[in-house]
Amino acid sequence: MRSFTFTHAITRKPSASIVAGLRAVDTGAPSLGLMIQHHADYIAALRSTGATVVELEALEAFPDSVFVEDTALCLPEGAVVMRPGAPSRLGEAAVMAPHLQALYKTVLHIENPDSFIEGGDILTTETEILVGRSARTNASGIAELAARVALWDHKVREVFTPPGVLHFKTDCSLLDGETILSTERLAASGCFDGYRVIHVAEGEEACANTIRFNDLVVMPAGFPRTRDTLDQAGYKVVEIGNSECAKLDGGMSCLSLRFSPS
Ligand code: CIR
Repeated sequence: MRSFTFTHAITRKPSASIVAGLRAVDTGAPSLGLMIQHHADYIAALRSTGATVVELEALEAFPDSVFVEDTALCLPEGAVVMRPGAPSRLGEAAVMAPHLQALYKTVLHIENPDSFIEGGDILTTETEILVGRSARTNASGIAELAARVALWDHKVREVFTPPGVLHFKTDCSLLDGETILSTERLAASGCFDGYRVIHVAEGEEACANTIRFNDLVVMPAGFPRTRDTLDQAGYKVVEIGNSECAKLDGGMSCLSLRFSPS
């Protein structure tokens, strides 16, 4: 239960500089106004579960800073501040550190200048921490994370983010203690053997990035077949507009750090 029950989340308001955010393919400028509305709906959904949700001020200097997930890994015992692999995002991690220090007794850091790792590549399940090697996360970053979390007896398993996919969690999400929502292309790699896997519907790959947050599965709006599958499987689904973050390759997980400090 520790992998999907949370007392806290940290979010950051989108900034006007979001129009300069990173994206694999340019599908047009995101609307800041609409993104702010979607962001407010997202925060309301998290708060509806009883969690405390911190809303940090927008950071104009960092266009992608609304995607706070990439700056840290939050575990019950402590947090580990990342070293994002995107040069324009590296500075976001240091800005997040004091906010984690305010809520946690122990905050560790990825320090080696050769290490790169982003939170979007990390899926924490009930039994292990899967980390996808990607264009943003390298072997040194994964090894350094494994050494840090070994202090708290957490085990890291290195896996691979599919080529051309931004982050490991772009293609998967934790639904409960034993169930993963995944695209077919990621699950085909065998990385979820031993878990129960629910596949997103064909053509709805863009909704694989959802979050289980307490009793809710928070998913992007506009993917009716996958939503129906999750409804029928007994999950309490809430849909949030994601049209603007999607233009920047962002989904539900990237908008928050979720944790229960012990
Ligand atoms: C980036 O390319 O870094 C941002 N535009 C999107 C980050 C999404 N983060 C995430 O899924 N954890």
